[in-house]
Amino acid sequence: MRKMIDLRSDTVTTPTDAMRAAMAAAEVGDDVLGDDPTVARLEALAAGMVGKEAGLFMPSGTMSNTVAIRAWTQPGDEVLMDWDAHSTRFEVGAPAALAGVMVRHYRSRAGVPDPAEVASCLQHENLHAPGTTLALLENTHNMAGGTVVPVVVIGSMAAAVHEHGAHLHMDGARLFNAAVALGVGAADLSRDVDSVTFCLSKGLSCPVGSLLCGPSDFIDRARRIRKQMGGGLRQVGVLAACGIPALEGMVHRLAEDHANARLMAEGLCGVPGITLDLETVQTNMVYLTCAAPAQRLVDALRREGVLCLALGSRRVRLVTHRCVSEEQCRQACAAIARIAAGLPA
Ligand code: TLP
Repeated sequence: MRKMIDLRSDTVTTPTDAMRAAMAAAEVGDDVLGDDPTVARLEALAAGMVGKEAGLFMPSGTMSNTVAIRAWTQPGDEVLMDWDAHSTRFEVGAPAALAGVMVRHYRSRAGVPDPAEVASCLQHENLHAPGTTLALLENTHNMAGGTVVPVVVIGSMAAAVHEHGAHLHMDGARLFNAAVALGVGAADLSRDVDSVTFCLSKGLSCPVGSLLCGPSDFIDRARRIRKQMGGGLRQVGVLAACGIPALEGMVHRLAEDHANARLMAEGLCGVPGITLDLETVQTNMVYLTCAAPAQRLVDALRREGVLCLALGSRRVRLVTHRCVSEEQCRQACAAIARIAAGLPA
């Protein structure tokens, strides 16, 4: 059977041998009773890497963001987030449905928020208005192309939010991609935010898991909310075990994924039937704008053994990761160029 080149997402990565060995050997206990030493190790490692007091193992990035929103707000509060953020677009309305907050949007440019615009949106509660108690920031920004938000912008945004008396949460599902692309530590990117979530299940190749990190009292509240949402997990050290080799050994190799994305983007620049903005190719994603309907390109590529996602009527996303080689990226690129050029608009 032909092996498909799967560029749909870095979530398709499968665990390494080291991860499977760690899972098999994991020392476990009942984590709801606070007894799982592997979970405790992972949470401490994660918190240390992002420079926060405490960490909490989460089943997913979506649950992590939702729990963070609930832990920082009261129902009826206003939460600011980017109009094209993952929490806006792809979390099934969880902020409204599960945290009961009003969501208001700011617009970033290529995924980078304008702190002045964010500041102008912040409002205090009064008889009429909900008060803004939380703002969100996404780094890397998925729908903007996997773009990175620099440390200085995060600092300015945090200053505005804090001056207002609100908190800042960073959805860093791909935080380590941002750190590698910028050549800074994850802790530098997290320094000025109050809480941060990052995923193990994407470019770091774990089968499951995200971490939520922040101050200890916030993590205590988050742990109760996670339990209330049904996320109290028992001998979950078998899953948390993968996160340790992931954080210790998989971060540096993300640069390879970034180089492969760049290679594809450069190869596809100027190809008839598609346009792309090279400036936004900063990490492991390439977004193409197609002359033809995006789904038509996606369907034709599937027949050629290349999988990718339509994320918009004319937008196709390619994501590089550990399970696609440079050679496969070159093959995918050739197939995309050939097919895109032949598709009727
Ligand atoms: N994103 C997925 C899809 O839902 C689009 C992907 O394939 O990119 N924040 C960001 C920025 C994300 O990109 C994602 C996943 C999440 C949060 C949610 O993580 P999970 O899937 O673990 O709930």
